[in-house]
Amino acid sequence: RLDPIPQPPTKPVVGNMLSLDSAAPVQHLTRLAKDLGPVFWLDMMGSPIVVVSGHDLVDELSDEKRFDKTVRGALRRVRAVGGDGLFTADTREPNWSKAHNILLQPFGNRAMQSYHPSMVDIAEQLVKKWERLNADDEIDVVHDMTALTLDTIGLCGFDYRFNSFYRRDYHPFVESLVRSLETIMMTRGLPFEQLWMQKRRKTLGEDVDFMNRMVDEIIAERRKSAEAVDDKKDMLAAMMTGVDRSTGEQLDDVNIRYQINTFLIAGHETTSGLLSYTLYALLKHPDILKKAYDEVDRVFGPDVDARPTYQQVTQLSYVTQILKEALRLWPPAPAYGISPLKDEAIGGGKYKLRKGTFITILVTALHRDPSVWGPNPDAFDPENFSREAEARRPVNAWKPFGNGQRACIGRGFAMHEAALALGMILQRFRLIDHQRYQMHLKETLTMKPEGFKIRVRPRADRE
Ligand code: MNH
Repeated sequence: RLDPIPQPPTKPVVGNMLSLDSAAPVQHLTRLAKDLGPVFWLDMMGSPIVVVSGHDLVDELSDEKRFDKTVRGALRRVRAVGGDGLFTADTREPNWSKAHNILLQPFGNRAMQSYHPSMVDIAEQLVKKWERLNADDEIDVVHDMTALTLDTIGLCGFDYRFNSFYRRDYHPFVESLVRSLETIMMTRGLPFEQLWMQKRRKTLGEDVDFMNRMVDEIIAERRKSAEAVDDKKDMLAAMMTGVDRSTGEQLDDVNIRYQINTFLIAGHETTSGLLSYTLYALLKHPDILKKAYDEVDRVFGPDVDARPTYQQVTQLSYVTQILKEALRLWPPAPAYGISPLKDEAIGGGKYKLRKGTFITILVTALHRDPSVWGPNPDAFDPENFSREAEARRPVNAWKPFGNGQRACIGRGFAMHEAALALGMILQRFRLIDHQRYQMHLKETLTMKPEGFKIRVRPRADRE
């Protein structure tokens, strides 16, 4: 029907639905993109999904006058937790622009400086834990990075300590969140699914109630003491006092709750994935690791008791290149959805798309398009993000944070947090790949390296 856009072979009724690997859909789509090219489509039981990954087409589709984010499929179901928070709101919903305008300030550069001490607080907990390990103790990288990023957004976001480094398991909020996202990802709208998923759906309801109650209580607690709102400099304070300039309105408490749920969804899995992938890349590239050590030593200096300043973190330019390169090869948010605002023809008029057609931008494949990244796009090379290389590169080739006005509002936060944590790790530790880990991606709402363990030793060259 979408001829001449290529499509893999179909089965009656279900189309391409059941042939898509449901445990690893993104990796499957990425392989399909290699076979079928920069654009192809799938018939998901009557509704088409167009998958785009070639740079030329992504560049065209990044025009916000013609295409807008669309909240469909799994992301639509995330509204069970995120409601009309920024991530899961339609651009047209009044609360999207209202919250967008109000939240630009607490996610801006100035605000980052005020979160910096809290970020150091949590990163110190991580390195203290690692310092006290025995030589043969293993570190579950994704676990510890998730503890770091969750505790950081809790403290900077709403002055709450999840204290993940003081527990064996995750905080009950996270247990509920992870279980909810699992159920949401498993739901595919297949016949009879309602039946076998009854138990999970009930649990989903209970989990959502629990999370909402906890966050609502934090908000109510803050409302009780007016002065606390004024001296706190966290995101919650900004949401409670902020006024949308264009409407003169404020956010209501239910929407603030959805924003907080959203920060916890969007804010912890993604940044922890970034840090895990980066540690993996460093273990596999001793030459790059060496340059990173040199930079950290130069910028932070040898005194591990002196806490890094905000300014110092912004000077970690090579570490930032490494982080950006990790976001290229393993984008933690591997795809995002858009659709045409009216009937469209893309690719020089070759491919016709009806208004509202569901389009997935497959970032994993875009980020390895040889027309942009050269003949060896799978190689890890931070020089892809040297100032010269960035200036040479066409726009819309690197999209780990999505597009335009609907791009990630937390990217400055995430990059500062990640550079700080990586800097503090490298300042102290030698990294040991004792299991010679090979990348195995596990897909949830994001993608993470499963079973990735390392060991660390204090840096001998620093004694
Ligand atoms: Mn984040 C949107 C990736 C960290 C809060 N984020 C997006 C989008 C991508 C993304 C991609 C666009 C999704 C879409 O188009 O449907 N986010 C990331 C990555 C990291 C990240 C790769 C870390 C690395 N994000 C964070 C952090 C926070 C956050 C940290 C908050 C504390 N992200 C958001 C919010 C949105 C978003 C909120 C929705 C913005 C909007 O649509 O207005």
